[in-house]
Amino acid sequence: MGDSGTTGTQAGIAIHNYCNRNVVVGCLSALNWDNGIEIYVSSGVTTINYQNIVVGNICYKNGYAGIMLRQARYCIVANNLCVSNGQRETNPATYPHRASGISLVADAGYESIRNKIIGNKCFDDGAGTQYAGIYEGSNCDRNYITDNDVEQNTNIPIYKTGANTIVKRNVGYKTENHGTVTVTGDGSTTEFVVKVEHGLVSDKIAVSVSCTKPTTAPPSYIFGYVSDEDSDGFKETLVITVKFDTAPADGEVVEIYWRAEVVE
Ligand SMILES: [Ca+2]
Repeated sequence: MGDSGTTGTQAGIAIHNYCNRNVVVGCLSALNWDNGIEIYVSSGVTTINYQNIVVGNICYKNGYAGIMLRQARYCIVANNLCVSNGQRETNPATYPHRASGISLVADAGYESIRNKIIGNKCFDDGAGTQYAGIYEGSNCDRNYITDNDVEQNTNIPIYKTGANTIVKRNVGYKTENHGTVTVTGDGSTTEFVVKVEHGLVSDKIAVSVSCTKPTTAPPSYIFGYVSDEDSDGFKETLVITVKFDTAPADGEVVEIYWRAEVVE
């Protein structure tokens, strides 16, 4: 599928009302007036498009979204490149779904649910015309948005709506992080506190921590909590406390390992 030009009025590839089990693979859909690729149900049409697959396509500089799913279920959108779409949308704050790399939209009663959005790369290579790299609108839920790369999407990396939608392991939208920090004994200090920025998109996180055992004694406790150290309302800092019954020796280094994950 080639370039259909900027003077038309249509999408590059359109799978419309009552269309199920179609496959769109390996296409270039660029510079179209409307969406690059759409699995779409027209306004007021009471149906859902099921089980369509969109894999390995390039959607580049289209007028509206790179890939749009409207009233779609059990669809797979994987390993696509969506670059600098939303070229024609002048009001992306009002119509974010028309200006995003990949958009999920729906009407009440015809939700876009249980779709898999996996392994795509959505970004801007210029003026930042894409509103969100991946956008999930109202009446969408239970979608699976994982392992995408939205790091270079200038505005919003991922916009999630559904309470049950899973968003994990996306580059540029961190929902998991981990790291190593150290404390050094002085022969008398038994309790150490270290701070590290968790780097996650939310401050509602669960933390697990462990450490190496010094020669003197294992720790009596180790725990972490989040704190708003710069008073901007977001708890950006993970504070780790480790306590030993017997002080580590002078110069002894204890490694502390932490892992954090967003819980909502
Ligand atoms: Ca803060």
